[in-house]
Amino acid sequence: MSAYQAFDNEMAIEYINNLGGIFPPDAQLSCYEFGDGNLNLVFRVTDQHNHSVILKQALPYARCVGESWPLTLDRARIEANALLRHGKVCPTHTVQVIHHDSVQAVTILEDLGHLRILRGELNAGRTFANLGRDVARYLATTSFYHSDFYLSAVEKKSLVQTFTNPELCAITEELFFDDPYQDSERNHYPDALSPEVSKLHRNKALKLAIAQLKTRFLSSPQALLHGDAHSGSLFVDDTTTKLIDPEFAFFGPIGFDLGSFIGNLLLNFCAQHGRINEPSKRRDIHTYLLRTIDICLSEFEQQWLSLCAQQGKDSTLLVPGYAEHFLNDVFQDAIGYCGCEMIRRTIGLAHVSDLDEIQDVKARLRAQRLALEVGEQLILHARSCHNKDACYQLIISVLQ
Ligand code: SR1
Ligand code: MG
Repeated sequence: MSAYQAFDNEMAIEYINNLGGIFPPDAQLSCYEFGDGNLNLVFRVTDQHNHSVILKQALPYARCVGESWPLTLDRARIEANALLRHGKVCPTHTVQVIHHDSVQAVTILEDLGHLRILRGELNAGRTFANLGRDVARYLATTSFYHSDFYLSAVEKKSLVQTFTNPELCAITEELFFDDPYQDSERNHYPDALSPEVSKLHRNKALKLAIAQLKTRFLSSPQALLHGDAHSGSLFVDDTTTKLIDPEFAFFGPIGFDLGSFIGNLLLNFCAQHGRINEPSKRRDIHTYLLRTIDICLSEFEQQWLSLCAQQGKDSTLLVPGYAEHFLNDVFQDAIGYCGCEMIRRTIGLAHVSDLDEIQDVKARLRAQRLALEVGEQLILHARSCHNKDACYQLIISVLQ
């Protein structure tokens, strides 16, 4: 197979058989496609002993929209290379790459089928004690080792080139920063939310804050980000946390991933008002989500500062107090991006099941309104937070 072809089940098996080395020579393989994400084909290939791998293939268009939205296959190269680099510094929390082929835009990955996707678990009210700590460790480690604090200036600039990801970044630029704050055919929300959406569109202070956040996204190559760290990109169980799907990876502002993750926890917080009727159960999951955010912020700070102290290489960046100053900007950015994620997942193109699958229409609307209000307040007040604790206090205050 020399030119790119989108696979079906048989082709996925043939590809793995021709490749060799993935399964024993006598393996009898079966396969099914189960991708339900926005962009790719995802096959599970299993042998007669129930050993399996995942074969992920990029399509030359966005799956959730169709062939009318062409999309570069190069995202498969970016994703595989980001996984390899993140996996090198944080293997515990990064899905393992077994093979990559940029021509077929195929990556073979370890099968994480024994774990569950975080979003569905949170929607069902299940909790994971290590989640905040683990995600913070992944984000702090992968960002630190791909920042100017650790890399030489030459290596960093070469990596920025390797991970230049214009088409996928353009998706974020448009869906995350542009569409929700203007009329766009890609936005969708119930008519009953129109007054709230119009209010967002008229809010000049909000638009100014969005412009600042977008500028940092466009022109702050601080570290190699995951780029799409939402609850659907996380596999979990009681002891394990793994990040998948960094096809939006690029060198950007470190607070972006932290904000996306926290934004998804807060979207779930809002959604639980419409999901769990029993007050004490709802309080439990709310308490869990806030505690997870608190742990995540604290652990991120601790990890980052200790990596700077032990592994930091650039003498000017290690001037006493500078790492703390830098981190404070990261936290402010994170709060802003968190607010953006909440708004765009409520009224933009790509929604979250946390909100959309609330059965009761009125309860769903209330949860959506809360998500918009919380997102807006976080964006407006992010720059007033002068340390990590103030960020957490802001989150608490806007939820009340
Ligand atoms: C057209 S892609 C829509 C969204 O799905 C991805 O997971 C990203 O979050 C993107 O914004
Ligand atoms: Mg994805």
